[in-house]
Order: sequence, then structure tokens, then C-alpha cells
Amino acid sequence: MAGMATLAAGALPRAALAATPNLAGTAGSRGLAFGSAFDREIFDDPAAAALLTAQCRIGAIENSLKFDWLRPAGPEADFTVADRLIEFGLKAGLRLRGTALIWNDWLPDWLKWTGVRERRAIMDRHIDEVLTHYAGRVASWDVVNEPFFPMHGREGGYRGGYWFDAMGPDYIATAFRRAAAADPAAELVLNEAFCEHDDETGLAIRPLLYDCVKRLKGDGVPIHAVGLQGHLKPLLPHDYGAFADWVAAVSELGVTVKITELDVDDRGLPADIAARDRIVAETLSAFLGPVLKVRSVNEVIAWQLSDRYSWYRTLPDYPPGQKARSHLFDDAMEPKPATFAVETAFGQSAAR
Ligand code: 9MR
Repeated sequence: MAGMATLAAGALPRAALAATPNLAGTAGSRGLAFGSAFDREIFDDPAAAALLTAQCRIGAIENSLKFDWLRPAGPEADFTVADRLIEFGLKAGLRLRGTALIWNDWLPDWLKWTGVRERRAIMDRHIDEVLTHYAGRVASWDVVNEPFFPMHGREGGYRGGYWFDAMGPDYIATAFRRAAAADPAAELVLNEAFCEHDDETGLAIRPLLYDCVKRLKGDGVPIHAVGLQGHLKPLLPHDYGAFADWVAAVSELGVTVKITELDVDDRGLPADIAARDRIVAETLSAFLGPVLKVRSVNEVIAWQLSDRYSWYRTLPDYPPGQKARSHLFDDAMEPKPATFAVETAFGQSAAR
């Protein structure tokens, strides 16, 4: 692991930096699928569209399939923009992922005014309509996103919100069963954040998620994969080797595992760009090395390819003049140490 970190540490030979990366190709040579989140920027930015098409085999819709984006003002869904994104993705040859069908966060205000019993019907309708509409086009869904958040103080460590508060923990199994009925061919994924870290939240969520998957499997709930987001935070305590052992244990429950939202939180890292890029690259190497030894990890998806469309850039936490460099390509869509760290990790990973 130390050797890999050194390789990615900005000490890369010039020739390597000048080479054209081929992330999907290198991943594919090991039986691994690589992809990225994308959204409406691809309509107006041909460079973003071209980078996505060149580097990816999987495309995850970053926002436009979320409940609040499909139904911002009331229960009627508007699929217009999402349909254009899906059409683009399919033409680009991408296997498409939708996120998130059911998430207790980021829900529109109108849901607040619905009664508890009515909310179950709204959830069912949402799942039925969306999965039927995209059956055969969106191959994989985060059916439930971020089920746990112990800091919400709910018994069992669940994330609170309109769905949980209406149905309790059963909303998870209910959503998976409903999704399987609406699109029997879809891959159904339980997606979770924070597990990569040895801080209080990460250490609390790991066993909760493990037990949840075990229960779902034991009850015959149709869950095919676990998504682990991978918003890496180099400044938080972490032990990626121990994390990988836990990932292997999760997959032994009978699911594949995918890294669904890979990027590096560079808030608080040095302002100097070379130093920051080095830490971002080292973090990616240190994470992917052990994780990709686990053969049931079959997909890695970046949460946007380029810093230009980083969600971190919408956060207020950067000093003036400093912008996130959290992703695999820079602002100008050019490769940087992170690109080659990831490609190297793919090339060195165990064959699937
Ligand atoms: O990157 C997404 C950002 O543009 C949205 O405003 C936000 C709320 O919908 O969601 C971000 O993506 C999140 C993902 O859906 C779930 N895991 C955390 C991601 C980053 O916040």
C-alpha cells in the first residue's frame, strides 16, 4: 500500500502525465466497470460530454432522477429533462444508474403537508411510476439511499425523515419489494455514506448496515448490491485495510458491492495545488488498493469526473480563491495525479 501511495504521489514521470488515460479500458481489463455521475452540464458542455463518453462505461444521474427533481411542486412527475439525460447516456453506450428512489433527505416541502398514511401511497406511486418509465433503460437503482444516520437519534440509528417517520424501518424492505415488482430486471442497490471512515459516524454505521443487509437477505427481500459512496476524507481517521475487510464480509451476505460516489473532500488541505493534488491522489490509491482486492467489488463510479462540476464547489467552506480539486480530472478536463492514481489502482487490481 505504501508503494502504491508513493507511485501516485505527484512524483509521476512527465511521460505518464502526458499519456492519455483510459479509465474504463484499464478497469475493464480487470473485469471492473468504471463510470461517473453526470447531469445537465452535458447538454451545454461538449467537453464534459466527450470526457464522460471516453472514460466511462457506467453513467449515474447525479440529481435529475431524485424525488425532489422529478416532483418539485407536487405529486405529478415531470420526466422531461431526465428523459433527455437518459437518452444521452444510452447513446453514449453507458450502463445507467438512478439515484435515489427513496432518501429521507432533500425532499420537497409539499411532502411535509401530507399525512402519514398518504405518504406510503406516495412512495409506492413514485417507485411504480419511475421504475416502469425507465424499465429497460436505467439498469440499476439506489432504491434506498443513506438509511442510517445515528446522529438523528432514532432507535436503531436510522436516518429520520418523511419516509422513515411515516413507516419506520420497514420502509426499506417495502421499497425494495415494490421496486422489484415494478421492474423485475433492475439491479436494486442499498446505498450508504460515511462507512469509509473510522470516526464515530463511520464506525457506528458499518455494523448497522451489515445487520440491515443480513436481515433483508434473510427475509428474502430482493436486494442485489450494496453501494458505498466513497466521499473520502483524508483528514478523518481511517483504516482502508480494515474497511476492505468489512466490505468483504458484507459481500459474503450475498450481494455485490460498488463504490458509487468516489471523490476526495479536499477542504482543509494545503492551498498549494501540487501539494493538494498529491494528497488527493495518495488518498485514492490508499483506498482503492485494498478495496479492489475484494473481488465482489465490481464497479467504481466517480461523483463527477471533472473539478469543473464538483459538488464541493457549491459548499461555502473554501477560503477565497481556492476551489475544490476533489475529482479525477481538473477544471480544464485534463488529467492530474488523481487520474493516474486511479488508473494505476485499476491496473493493479485483482482480476474479476
Ligand atoms: O452532488 C449532489 C448535489 O448536486 C445535490 O445538491 C445533493 C442533494 O441532492 O446531492 C449531491 O449528491 C449526493 C448524493 O446524492 C448522495 N451522497 C452525497 C452526495 C454529495 O452530497
